[in-house]
Amino acid sequence: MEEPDKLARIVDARMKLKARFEEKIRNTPSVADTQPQGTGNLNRHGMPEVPVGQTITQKWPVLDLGYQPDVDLTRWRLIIDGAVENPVRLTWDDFLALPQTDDTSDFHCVTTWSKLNMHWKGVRLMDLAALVHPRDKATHILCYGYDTYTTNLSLEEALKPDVLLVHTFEDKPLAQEHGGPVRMITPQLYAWKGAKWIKRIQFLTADQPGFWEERGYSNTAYPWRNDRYS
Ligand SMILES: Nc1nc2c(c(=O)[nH]1)N[C@H]1C(S)=C(S)[C@@H](COP(=O)(O)O)O[C@H]1N2
Ligand SMILES: [Mo]
Repeated sequence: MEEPDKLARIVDARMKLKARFEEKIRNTPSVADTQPQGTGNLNRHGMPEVPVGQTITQKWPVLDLGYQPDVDLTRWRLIIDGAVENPVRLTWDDFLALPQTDDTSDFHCVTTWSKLNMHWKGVRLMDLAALVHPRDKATHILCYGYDTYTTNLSLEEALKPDVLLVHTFEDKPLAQEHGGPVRMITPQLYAWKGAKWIKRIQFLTADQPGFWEERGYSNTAYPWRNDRYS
């Protein structure tokens, strides 16, 4: 039987990734910061729920590069390549057949709005990494949108359990204007680190800035220290 084998391989790959990145994750700002700056109640990670300089909004503003690609599900593909042993090109059905995760998390935009307690469903970046087997030299990812947007992340940030490629928001398909059919979310970092209309995740052996990082946004993008621009 192939299925149990496949599952065993994914579990094994996950355990290895976890072991490899556990300490680095413990040292990321959103885990290691003993004096996070912000106001409000403590959130689910023990952080003040409103990071410094942010204001809560109930609405959900739309930010893009002036173009919202319309990606039909029959044509949709997700390429995961670069410094990996098993590059993949997933169809929509392939993507939905992967382990699905429900999560509630917050969204902090660098333009100073935050939206709290958003309910998502999608696939963990960690589970996608387990599928492709990053090479030992892999340290970062570069994510590409169908609109030509790019953004980079270190693997210790990308492998956190709330980093998801989401297709569902509040039990409905993610709206096109917000990056549907699938976008990434990075709840512990400013939201520009999550590519809307995601089409490719490239594993890298050295950091490489994305669209906003090349234009003066912070590479690290940590909300609880006002880490907005470099
Ligand atoms: N593909 C793509 N992803 C993107 C962007 C973009 O312009 N293109 N903008 C980023 C920025 S700056 C933010 S704050 C969030 C905004 O997501 P929203 O429009 O759903 O609020 O998406 C991020 N991801
Ligand atoms: Mo943003």
